[in-house]
Amino acid sequence: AFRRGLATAAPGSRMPPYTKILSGLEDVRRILSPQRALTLAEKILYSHLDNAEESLLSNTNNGRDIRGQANLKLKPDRVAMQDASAQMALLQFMSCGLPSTAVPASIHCDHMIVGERGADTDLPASIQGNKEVFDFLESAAKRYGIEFWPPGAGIIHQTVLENYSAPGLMMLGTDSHTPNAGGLGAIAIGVGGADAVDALVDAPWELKAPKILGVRLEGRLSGWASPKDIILHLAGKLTVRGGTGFVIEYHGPGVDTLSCTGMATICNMGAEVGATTSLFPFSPNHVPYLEATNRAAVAAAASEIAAAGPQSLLKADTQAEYDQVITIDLSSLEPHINGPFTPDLSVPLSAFADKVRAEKWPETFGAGLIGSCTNSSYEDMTRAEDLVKQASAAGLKPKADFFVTPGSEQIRATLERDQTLSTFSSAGGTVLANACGPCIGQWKRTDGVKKGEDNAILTSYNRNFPGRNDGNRQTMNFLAAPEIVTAMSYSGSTTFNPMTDSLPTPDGGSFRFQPPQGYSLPSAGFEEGNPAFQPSAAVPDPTVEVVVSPTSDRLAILEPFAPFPSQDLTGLKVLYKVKGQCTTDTISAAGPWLKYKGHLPNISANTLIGAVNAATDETNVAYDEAGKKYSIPELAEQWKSQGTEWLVVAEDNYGEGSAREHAALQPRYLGGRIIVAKSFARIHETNLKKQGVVPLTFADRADYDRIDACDQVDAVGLHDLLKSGGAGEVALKVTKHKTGETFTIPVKHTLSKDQCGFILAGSALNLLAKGKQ
Ligand code: MIC
Ligand code: SF4
Repeated sequence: AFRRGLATAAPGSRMPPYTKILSGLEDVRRILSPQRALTLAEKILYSHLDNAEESLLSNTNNGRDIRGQANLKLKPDRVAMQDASAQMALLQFMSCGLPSTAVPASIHCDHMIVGERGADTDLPASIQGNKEVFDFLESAAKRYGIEFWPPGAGIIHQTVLENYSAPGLMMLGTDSHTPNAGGLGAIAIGVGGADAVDALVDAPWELKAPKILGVRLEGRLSGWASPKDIILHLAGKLTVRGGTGFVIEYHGPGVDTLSCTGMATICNMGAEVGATTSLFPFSPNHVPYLEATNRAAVAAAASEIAAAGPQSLLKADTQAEYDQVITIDLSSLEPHINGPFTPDLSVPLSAFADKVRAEKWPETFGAGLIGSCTNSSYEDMTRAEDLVKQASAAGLKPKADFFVTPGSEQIRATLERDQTLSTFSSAGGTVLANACGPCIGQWKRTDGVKKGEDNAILTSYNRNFPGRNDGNRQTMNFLAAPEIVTAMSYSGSTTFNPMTDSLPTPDGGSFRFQPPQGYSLPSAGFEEGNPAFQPSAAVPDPTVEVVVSPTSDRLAILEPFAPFPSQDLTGLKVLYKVKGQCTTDTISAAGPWLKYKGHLPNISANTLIGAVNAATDETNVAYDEAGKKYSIPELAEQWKSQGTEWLVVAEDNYGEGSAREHAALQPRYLGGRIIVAKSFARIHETNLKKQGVVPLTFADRADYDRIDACDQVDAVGLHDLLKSGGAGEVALKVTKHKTGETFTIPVKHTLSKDQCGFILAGSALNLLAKGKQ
């Protein structure tokens, strides 16, 4: 009966197309036999299949082994893109020659905005400095009917939560923290631009059916513990690789004790364990959040669907089985601090001071930064405000510099009205623009810390790779909840435990914080804020011209890559053998390089500059056969100009971190054909395939030790494998450049039939563009 009320979404509507999704679920139930129990993630994903029968029944032992086996061909409901990644996504979309996007889409200008002196000066300066790029994005948005959120409107994930995410929705986002929307019950997956283009042109988007990791929450958080601590703790348990190939599905009695934005924080940082995405079932706490963000109709529709109980689209079936289950008792969970340099080094707050001393980490820290897409909810900010008020009443000021990044104009304006921001500013805090700012290296530090100097900062962000925030690889970024960052900023000491330690007050007394109190939603509702930050309409206008100047150094039309040769790749050389962690920041650094995101030749000059040389331990130092020293991009350029194609050898979780496809496009542009690693991060592995680079893993991990920079490599069996759609074996024949010795090492691949097609065509875009002409 509820079907009648549930409209199919019109373009630009914020209502998910529930009629279509529910009928998709009915098909799935019919195909898999109605008795088959499904998890929540399976229900939402499978009900978005393009051809459910084919995806669920081929290669799956007749539907019995779907997870980890089936190639799901999915039709997402919506796409979101941020300014840095949208440039490449749109350049690729434009080469398909369509008049509008096939699904509703949005662009959010957030990454290109600097955090320095505060929003009032930083925002106009950033708009000025990036004018060409913002104009390009805005004109493309208007032409193709994409909602355009201008600079200042907010960070993509916060804006998506406030406007688009909804229980049961499936969306793609060109940013790894897209799963933030899972806090509101959506399946939201971070992808590279080429994947987003699939959805934008109505081609099915392929995903290997993920396994499901169930995280059961019991009890209730209390005192200082916050939702951030759930994911900080879980990251410690799972490590940065532990979620690879999994969706993390939260369930259990603890779920209903969390606020909607708290759940979003948890899903956001699931990206740090490599999970495909994370999500929560429909919760009564979704309703007030949807209502407060002007989506009462979505709240009513979702409530009606969920009322059908565990059988419904928005919950897991009672008998659903998880591939693995982790239980977390919220009642005994204490705050955690993770870092430095990797988000999975997790230490409970009570043990942190000892750890700092044992590891000889800096005992003081220069800056505390709260907010960002991970932690800028009303609840986060009012809990931090409570601590600031307590300290101010005792006459204290923060010892460390204190920065606040609101996630959106809506949250900023509401916090301004409720005087939360003025509480921060009177305490000496700086309120930065509603944008990524310091989280992505758009931070000009003014506290005198020099490049190369060991120092610490504390942030409520999600990611802390070396060099990320201020370009200094020695800056140790410790991740914590905003409450912990705020309270610790008053001591400026990494060994201070705000739960148990006291601070001296100016009048000679002693002060101890009380556990923070906040509000999950503003009692007077949200403010809309500056009307100039509202999005453009989602109506395509073919008269709008999208201009890319041929002389621009910021934007360049993409030249198609050459197709795969008609025989195997031979005579490749190892450009670089990477030691240890190799994130997308290592492969394509952000910060000052963000300005070249739309210009492949220019941004390629940063390729792999953070990578450590396995032979010499030097960073960004490569040698040719004659022993001549180069930077990595210089050697790649040199080889490109000589027509020598190359490969990279690497260790585990290669390409961990962001969704930026530049980390795949740049090597491809410079002549990289193969990456052979011990293992890959999911988004990056797909990005490589889409751009025509072949990701291979060592069948025997020890073979990493046998292959070195400048060795010559021939692929054996790769061409046949690509031709046959993924069947057969591949190996690499290695000729040592020093001794001439040769040997063959077996390697593995995860190429699907379609992905073989991309590589043969030179890139996925080449294939797509052919199909659309
Ligand atoms: C990040 O947090 O690392 C980024 C910057 O948001 C990236 C996106 C990008 O590199 O364009 C991400 O997470 O995908
Ligand atoms: Fe922006 Fe940082 Fe969030 Fe990435 S993690 S979207 S850079 S705020």
